[in-house]
Amino acid sequence: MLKSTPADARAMREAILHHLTYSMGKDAAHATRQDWRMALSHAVRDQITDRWFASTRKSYEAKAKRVYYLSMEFLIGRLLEDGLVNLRMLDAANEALTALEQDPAAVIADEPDAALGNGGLGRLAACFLESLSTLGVPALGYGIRYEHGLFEQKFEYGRQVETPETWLQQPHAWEFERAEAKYRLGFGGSVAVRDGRSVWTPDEAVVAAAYDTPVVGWQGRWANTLRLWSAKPANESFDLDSFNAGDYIGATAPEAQARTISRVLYPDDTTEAGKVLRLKQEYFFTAASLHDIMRRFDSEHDDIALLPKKVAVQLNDTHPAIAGPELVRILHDEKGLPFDQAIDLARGVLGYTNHTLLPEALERWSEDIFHRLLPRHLQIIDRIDDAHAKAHPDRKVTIREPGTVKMGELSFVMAHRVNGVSALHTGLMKTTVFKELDRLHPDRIVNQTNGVTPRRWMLSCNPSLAELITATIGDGWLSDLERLTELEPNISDPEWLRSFTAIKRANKAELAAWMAAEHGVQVDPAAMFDVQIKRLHEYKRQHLNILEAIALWQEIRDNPDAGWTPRIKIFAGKAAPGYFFAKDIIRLINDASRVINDDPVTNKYLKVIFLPNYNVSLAERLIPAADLSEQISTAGKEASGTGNMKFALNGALTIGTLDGANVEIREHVGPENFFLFGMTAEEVEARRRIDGHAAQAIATDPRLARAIDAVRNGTFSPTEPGRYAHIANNIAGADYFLVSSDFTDYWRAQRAVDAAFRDQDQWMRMAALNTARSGWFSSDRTIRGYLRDVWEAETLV
Ligand code: 26V
Repeated sequence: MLKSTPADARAMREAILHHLTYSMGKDAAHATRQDWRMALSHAVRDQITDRWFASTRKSYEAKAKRVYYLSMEFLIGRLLEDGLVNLRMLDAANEALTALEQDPAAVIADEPDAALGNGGLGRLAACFLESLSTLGVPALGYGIRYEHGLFEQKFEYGRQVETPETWLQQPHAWEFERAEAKYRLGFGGSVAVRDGRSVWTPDEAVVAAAYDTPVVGWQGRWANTLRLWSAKPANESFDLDSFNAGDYIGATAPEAQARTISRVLYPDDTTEAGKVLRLKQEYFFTAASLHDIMRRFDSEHDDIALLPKKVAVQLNDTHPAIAGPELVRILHDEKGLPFDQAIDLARGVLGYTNHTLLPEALERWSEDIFHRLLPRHLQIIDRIDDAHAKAHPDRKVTIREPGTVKMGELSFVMAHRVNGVSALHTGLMKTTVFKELDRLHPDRIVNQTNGVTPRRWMLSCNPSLAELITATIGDGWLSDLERLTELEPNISDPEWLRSFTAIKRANKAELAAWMAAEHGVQVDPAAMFDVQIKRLHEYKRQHLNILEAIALWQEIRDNPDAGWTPRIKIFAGKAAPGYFFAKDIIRLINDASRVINDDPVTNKYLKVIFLPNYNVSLAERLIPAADLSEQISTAGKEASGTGNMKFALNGALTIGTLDGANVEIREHVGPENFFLFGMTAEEVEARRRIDGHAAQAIATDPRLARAIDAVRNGTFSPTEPGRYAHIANNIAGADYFLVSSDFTDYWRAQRAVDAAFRDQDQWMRMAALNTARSGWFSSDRTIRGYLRDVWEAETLV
């Protein structure tokens, strides 16, 4: 399918050599790996750029409605392989590089991950951009060009240590600086009324400068733009007087101050300074994006009433929630529209996606900070709240509360559609956080279950499986993933299943070789690869997983000859730097892994490995090699999950709770091909009301009691026996996330997994059924849903 002709490879080789000479200024004899990587990237970029111009021209000519995706995070990872795969030039590039005596894999791996996101929300935004381009939707992503993405994680004696990430310190091939797209933005100052109009005079200014990255869709039929804003000083702020007086550092202070805004992803917001900076970032990228959007609209249309027909702005969580008041400010204060009309037009444009119900993650800003940074917006928010009260006199919900601004309520009131990201999550939104707003606006909440792009999460990361699929059913599945169901009849063909099995086995062998080379751990590829990779959080329950591993280790020691199913438990994920409990869970897993892996009685059957620095590239390595996908959050807490979809698509079986999109995955792949355990969201609520629920669970399960004891008594930290007592006490005490209450059923399900894995033929049939039935989880399907239910926009290819 991806076979290139000799002519393709020749043209590619010439393009690489051309860029090596004229873009990098090197000859082949002296080029470094980085030079080759840049030369190849430029060659690919040339191809993308032509298609990008064509797409932009088409959008203008059609005067089409544009979709704008506003997101604080875009977790795009590496772009070179993505470009090569979508342009179907990977084979040509491999051949060309080999002919040039370069190792293609090493050249591709030289690119640093663009880690402009924390986790699921940012990765979803990246998948959406790719699907928007694949479907030919005129769209732009808007975000922040952080100088430092998500921190890098190292382990020192098992403890997480964070170091700054520096992706922009290496040459970056993909972006174009847009000197003409610059906006001056204000903060602070005062509001005066002149001639009946409110005029905001900020006392601080910063410039937002645009950098564009093209995002090419499948087969290069369309390309959209990811526009990221970088903060620059508003004035020529180099202070010559200070410099001449010898104060070299003071001379650059104003510039440093301005640039702080786009310096780092998610600055620590536990301090007052951190909070102000975070709100500045939110306003900075939202206002710059809206100005850009309005400038484009004004250049194409002269009737402002057309705004909702031509512009759809999607708010990725509440981070860009200030878009509501800012758009009202532009329409009312600057363009002179009546306030009510400004609200209506803004609402017609805006959609809001909620990504979490966790109370601590729902943004609220103190009135004080808001007033200091955005005094006019605070007034507008009050008027929005008043208008909403007038329209709904019986309402029991407000945007403002004494001293605070609630961004979720603001987003809800200012959006014409509000969506959750899985069926369960959307249902819970209606009965919990947005219950009252849903009563007032019963048609506003809709569901759009998340999805993932099959180009990156199958074709690119699992090329052998992709090839088998294409050889079996043709390549239509890459743009219509539900056609994977056509694989089903083949699963009963022993020869086909052998091929499927061999591919999984080869992926596992490749991962094992990499883990040995990079991390010095030896694992048997015949063992079950049991994988939990995601941010560390108590609700995701990595501690449930390690507790089960500890109980299993104890049981194997008691009875080494009971025919255990060999298992490699693989973890990866980062904890927020200030989330000490999560960091201690990492340390516990690392400590436990040392003891368990060194135990000669048990290490034939059980090993535990925590891989450092989880990122998109590591996910691409692990997912194709997984047998078992751990999706074990406390029911009601994980809004959707998207890793769960990637695993199922790549032929891993899930052990999981009825949470987020697990519910829909189970329905699609069939309950017999999914290992379900645990309480439902409703049962979780009821269980929490039982006094001593954890103690009860422990009293009825000696295995659980013994595992918790080992954590408490220092079995894994002999030099400091009390190191994990607080974790043991948490699980045995308040246990808000119900680790103890779900343990017994988790253990049962894991033993069912063991038994199933021993029948390799049957296991592989189940795995193949997961692949064949996961087509619905394509982000193409998700984007079609948004186009239909939220954006009312069309595709142009
Ligand atoms: C944020 C925070 C910040 C403060 C402390 C605790 C906390 C916990 C969670 C979050 C999550 C922020 C939003 C987010 O990333 N949600 C994720 O969105 C994914 C895409 O929709 C979805 O698959 C994940 O289930 C959801 O957690």
